[in-house]
Amino acid sequence: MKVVVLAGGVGGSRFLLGMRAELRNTHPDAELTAIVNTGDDLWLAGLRITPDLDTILYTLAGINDTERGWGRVGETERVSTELAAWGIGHSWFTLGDLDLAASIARSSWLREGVPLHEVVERLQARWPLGLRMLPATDDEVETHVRVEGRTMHFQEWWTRYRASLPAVAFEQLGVESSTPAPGVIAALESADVIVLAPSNPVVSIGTILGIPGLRDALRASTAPVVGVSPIIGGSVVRGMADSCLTTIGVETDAAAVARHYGSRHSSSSGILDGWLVDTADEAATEPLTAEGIATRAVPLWMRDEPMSAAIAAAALELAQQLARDADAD
Ligand code: FO1
Repeated sequence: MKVVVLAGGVGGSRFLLGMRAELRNTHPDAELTAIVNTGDDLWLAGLRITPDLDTILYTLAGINDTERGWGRVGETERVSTELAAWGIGHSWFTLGDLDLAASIARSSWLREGVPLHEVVERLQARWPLGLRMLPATDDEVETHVRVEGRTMHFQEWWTRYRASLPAVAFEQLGVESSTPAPGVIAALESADVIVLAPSNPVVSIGTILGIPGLRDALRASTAPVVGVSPIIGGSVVRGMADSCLTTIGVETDAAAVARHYGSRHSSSSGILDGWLVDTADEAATEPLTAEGIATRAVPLWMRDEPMSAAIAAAALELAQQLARDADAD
């Protein structure tokens, strides 16, 4: 069975831990591919930083810093401190020494002309992740945030200002001329199940969908597309998805996010066949199902790997039910 998961960083990596565990248990010969957001990426001190790819890499390799939620466990910051003495880097964006090593390796390969998807393959070769990671695109399509009077890189808005500055709009710089990374469309075309991880619907899943060709490939796929709500009981699970949703005029609500993604069958640009909401949002199952998004309520808190695996199992089960219904039609 081929499972493809669209994911951002923190929520995505937790969900992928669960999906990997579930597949190891129930479908040991399954192939798991993660299509990962690259909109958070930035150049810093001459190095290319790729936060979401790195968060997934470190988490699935078991070497992530679970306290901070990003970077490597057991980090030191000797190089960052020395760089700061020369005014290099940002005080609001700390790179640990081991994390820097990954960025130095990545940047040296990129400078040799190695495309990002190949860089990712080389970096992950050191650890048996149990999944293939693909950047959504090899092109540099950074998310920038327009706030009153000026535009800043997503990372500054997110880490320096904690998304506290009301964002007027999110822009994907250079997206028009970007293309999906090699392997991305093929993965979606040959998938048996496609899952949207409970990542930020705007700046993680939304930026993946913004890459030309991605949304169409999802809509054209023969695989059921099931999403997992990143909103529980009207509030975000973590991160600042609520401020992002407000910017695009979507309510911070499990049903509103499903409608934002849209039903594949009953809308011209929608991508969802199925949707998982938390039991707190049980009331959304009926109306969404009636609108063409088969919705189920299951516990969505990912406090540990078994809970994430249970959510992954529910997504796979819903997808298989949808595939059976489609065959029956
Ligand atoms: N997040 C912070 O809140 N503060 C930081 O100093 C910070 C540094 C950092 C360095 C490397 C990296 O890969 C991620 C880092 N992050 C930091 C997290 C990052 O902002 C988020 O992982 C994503 O970009 C948002 O999902």
